[in-house]
Amino acid sequence: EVGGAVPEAQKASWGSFIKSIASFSGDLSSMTAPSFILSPVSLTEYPSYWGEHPDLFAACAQGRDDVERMTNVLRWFIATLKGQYTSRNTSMGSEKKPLNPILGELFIGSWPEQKGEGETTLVAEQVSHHPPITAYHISNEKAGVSLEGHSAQKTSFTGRSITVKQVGHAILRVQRKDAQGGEDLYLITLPQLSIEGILWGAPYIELSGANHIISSTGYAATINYTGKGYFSGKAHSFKASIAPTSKLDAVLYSAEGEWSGVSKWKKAPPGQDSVFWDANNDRREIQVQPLEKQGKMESRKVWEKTAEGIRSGNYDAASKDKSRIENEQRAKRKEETAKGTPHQLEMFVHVPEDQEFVKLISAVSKGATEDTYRRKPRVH
Ligand code: HCR
Repeated sequence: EVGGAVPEAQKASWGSFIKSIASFSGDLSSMTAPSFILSPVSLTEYPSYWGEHPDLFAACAQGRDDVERMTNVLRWFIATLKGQYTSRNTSMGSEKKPLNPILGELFIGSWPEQKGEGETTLVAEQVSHHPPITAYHISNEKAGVSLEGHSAQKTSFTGRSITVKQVGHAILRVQRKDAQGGEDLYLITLPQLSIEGILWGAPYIELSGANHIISSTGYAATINYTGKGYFSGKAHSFKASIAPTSKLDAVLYSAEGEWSGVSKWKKAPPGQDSVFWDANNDRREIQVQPLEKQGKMESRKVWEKTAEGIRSGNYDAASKDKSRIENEQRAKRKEETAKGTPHQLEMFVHVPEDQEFVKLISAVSKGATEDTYRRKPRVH
């Protein structure tokens, strides 16, 4: 039944929302959606899903050799998927529409050390409003691991579902522990996703296609995704393999299962447990400063009143506050244009044609290029 999960009073507005999606392609986040689907969380918070297993993040630097480190990087990557793509269903009942970040919005937080793994810190900044682009940097100095990336989306409606092509990539840097020192890089490309359950009114995410983790060490991981009705018949399934970058079909090790549940080694490294990853393990939420200590561009400060309105069901107040923010932003951009002083990024610099990306991606896609955003050097 179309709209079966939609509250009675919002069925009409859900219908017109779906109609407007159908005739629309590009920036979904700027569309006005019915209140029951609104999330009080801004998209600048999403990079924190990369850090919710700080022990696995730190373990990316451990391992006896490059292949073992690649298996650790793959496990950490798979472990992030449950948070990235299913956590709104768990916490809010369905996938929701995040708040559309303002230009320069920041999200800052950390995962304090718990078991000797070191402290992990995160900064994210909205580096473009239209199209929305979020840049992020996550780092654990003690472990010698950091992740830098940016995220944008291109959406299109395909009749029953919304297809979201993820634009952007991340680079994981791991300090080498051998005598020569230096660092190993792991380029992480991002899978395609689709938003299913739209007509019913209970959206959820499914992953499809493939993504890669390509390392400067000469090894790569390829992850293939399927949903209900494909090879395993189960939702949220994947098959991952590790191989030399120069010969991706010469598979050394492989694992498969559900990225939101249990996955097992298919071809295991010697001495390994049969379980590759169990996504029922706890995720650690990021810790942020209390609101009164946050700066005025910090996400939860910017959206304080809007989020309060959404959480308490006072959608009029939420919508008024959201309009206030959007009007202020328009006025700010106008003033900047008039004065000839364009907005300056606070934490990141824009780097056209990321050469690290160009070099590493050439293993699977010759000539591909992408811009990136680098964290500005910090003055200690
Ligand atoms: C597509 C999406 C905004 C982008 C979200 C991203 C791709 C952001 C980067 C994260 O690392 C991973 C991630 C997970 C989310 O699943 C994805 C969001 C899902 C919905 C949202 C749309 C803009 C909102 C659509 C509105 C309705 C119909 C739910």
